[in-house]
Amino acid sequence: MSGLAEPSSGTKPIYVLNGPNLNLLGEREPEVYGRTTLAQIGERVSARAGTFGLSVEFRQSNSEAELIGWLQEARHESCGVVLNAAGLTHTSVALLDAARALGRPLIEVHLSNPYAREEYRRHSFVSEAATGVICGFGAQGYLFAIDHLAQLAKSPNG
Ligand code: CA2
Repeated sequence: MSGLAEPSSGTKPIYVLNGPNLNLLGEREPEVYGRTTLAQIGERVSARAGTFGLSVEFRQSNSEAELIGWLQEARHESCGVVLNAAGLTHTSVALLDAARALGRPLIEVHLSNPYAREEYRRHSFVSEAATGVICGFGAQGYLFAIDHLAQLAKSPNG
């Protein structure tokens, strides 16, 4: 028998949504965002979720409208969302409105620590609707978020 649990058929997937320019990860600004590509993060996240018997919908878009559509889809189709809204974190009331309507646990993730960077990165619209925020741990932050959502999926009341 394999050591990896098969994704359980009863639980809806975790949506892992990535915002504008994160498709460039690993190619530019490695001193800020590291050398791991988004595809590699996707593989690690799916593998980690698999150990809990969960599956992942891993997506990236440069379009605010598409991200909002995916958050709306996640209201019914996910057991929770991990969101790195990238630059939209700091600008988008529309994304906040969609996040407020989610009705599922929402973990905000950032690779870098926005509080140690420019002043304009210190405010996040997403945080107002987030269950929790993870930042500054690079790609590992996504795995922390999966661990938490998996725990919630197992025992929703903590
Ligand atoms: O640290 C994060 O994960 C951020 O969400 C990344 C955003 C930034 O605007 C946020 O303040 C913090 C930027 C994503 C752009 O990613 C790039 C990756 C490689 C090269 C250029 C941009």
